[in-house]
Amino acid sequence: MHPVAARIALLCDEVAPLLDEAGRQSAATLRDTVAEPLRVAVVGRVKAGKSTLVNALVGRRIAPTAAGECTRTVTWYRYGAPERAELHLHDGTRRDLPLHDGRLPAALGTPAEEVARIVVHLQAAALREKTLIDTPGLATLTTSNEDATRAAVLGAAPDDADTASRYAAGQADAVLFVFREAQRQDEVEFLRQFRTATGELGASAVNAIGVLSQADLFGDGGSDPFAAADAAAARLADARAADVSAVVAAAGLLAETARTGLIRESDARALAATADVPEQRLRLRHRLPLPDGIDVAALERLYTTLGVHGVHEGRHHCAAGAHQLVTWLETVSGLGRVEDLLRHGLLCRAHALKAMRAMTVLTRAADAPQADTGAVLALIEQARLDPALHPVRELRALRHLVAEAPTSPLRAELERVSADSSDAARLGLAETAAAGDIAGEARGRAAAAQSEAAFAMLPAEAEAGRVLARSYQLIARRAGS
Ligand SMILES: Nc1nc2c(ncn2[C@@H]2O[C@H](COP(=O)(O)OP(=O)(O)O)[C@@H](O)[C@H]2O)c(=O)[nH]1
Ligand SMILES: [Mg+2]
Repeated sequence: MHPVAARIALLCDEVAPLLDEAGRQSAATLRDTVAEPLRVAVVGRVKAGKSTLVNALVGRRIAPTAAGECTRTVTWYRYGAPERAELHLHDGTRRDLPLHDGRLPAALGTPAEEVARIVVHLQAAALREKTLIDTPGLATLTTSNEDATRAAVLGAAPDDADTASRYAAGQADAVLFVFREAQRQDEVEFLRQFRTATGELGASAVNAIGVLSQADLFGDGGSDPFAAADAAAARLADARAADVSAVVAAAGLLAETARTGLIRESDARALAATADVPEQRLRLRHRLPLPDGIDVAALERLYTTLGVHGVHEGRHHCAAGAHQLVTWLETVSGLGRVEDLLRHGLLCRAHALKAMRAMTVLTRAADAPQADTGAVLALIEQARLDPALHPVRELRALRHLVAEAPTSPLRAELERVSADSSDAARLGLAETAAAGDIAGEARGRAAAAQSEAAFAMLPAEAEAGRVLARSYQLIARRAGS
């Protein structure tokens, strides 16, 4: 077990006897799940493109994207065999949910209000290091959707006032926020609630990333929609710097089509046959028949799986066959950038993010009337100071820094040091660096960070300097000096 996870498991064991019954259950659950992959909740408004993006990331067309019952239920996609889907009911029981052609069915066969969540186990490589939680969405016509989403991420429904929300075990360690267009007030409000409810996880900038979806629909039709979407994503990232660490634009639909084997050679041929047809003529195809030799049925299917821009632009990238078209779709969709952001923005700090959530849940449980509050908080404080949990301190320092001094030069340094990488990489040294060189470099940096802390103008910078100094001291110690 990773040292961070092991220390959290120990903390759970230490505090459990001092909590009340609900708190003990929370601690036991945390202990059992501490070594699991990072849980990333995909949130955003209904029809933002969340389920499409999940399908693209997983590489399967499993999540329904039409408006069936499943789109209104929180669904977990986790790594597991045999591949199967289960309904987890509120009463604690489970029921198998048969897949149809590898997809979730439109109907659950159980009253929706009895279902807590759907859990899908897949042997998809993308799920080895993260569990994706697809949520129904916010600001919908029915408040039950919204409650389900909040409960999945925040751990408790809004009206679920006392006991449950006290242990509000936000189920997610991190959030992938899907913006469809410029941010709406409800999305901003949700990010704020997420921060409040997850306490320690506070600064969304360390646990949340953003995707501006449906990038192929941007622009005015004439110019390149992806360039327009990139510009909009950059503006959004600026405006929401405190809520998400970065925003990238992506076209989930194009990525889903490219990644799920939907494109056949016959599709590429059908598309290539339209290469010389004027775009206007294609747009009017329902009124004016297209020239001979064009497979109209195949073309209509392509409009559904590629979108209008995907068809109109893609027909110039398929002369060499399906492989060329898929490569083009993969590239323009921007999914690779979403994956990079997941990796560098969240997964590289998975252990610390999971530990932060665990400590938040335990801190809340300490508040219960029957818990020995003082003793529990003392044990949590002791864990906080343990070198094994230093990554959590790094994350907290980073959170404060991003909130108070986002342009501080210490930010990049803290980001690099807090990533799950080798000590050599943390110092910017070659992987082959000798232990003596690592120790020497680390000692020098510790001294520099200490003086940064001493001369810092802002409290967040002083904290960052102190934490960095400690990080470098620990590296020097590991290198054996
Ligand atoms: N053109 C285009 N349509 C998309 C894209 N992503 C999703 N859609 C469509 O938007 C609708 C809603 O998508 P869905 O993933 O179900 O949204 P959710 O409610 O957020 O899960 C579906 O009809 C999708 O086909 C995209 O990147 N481009
Ligand atoms: Mg959906």
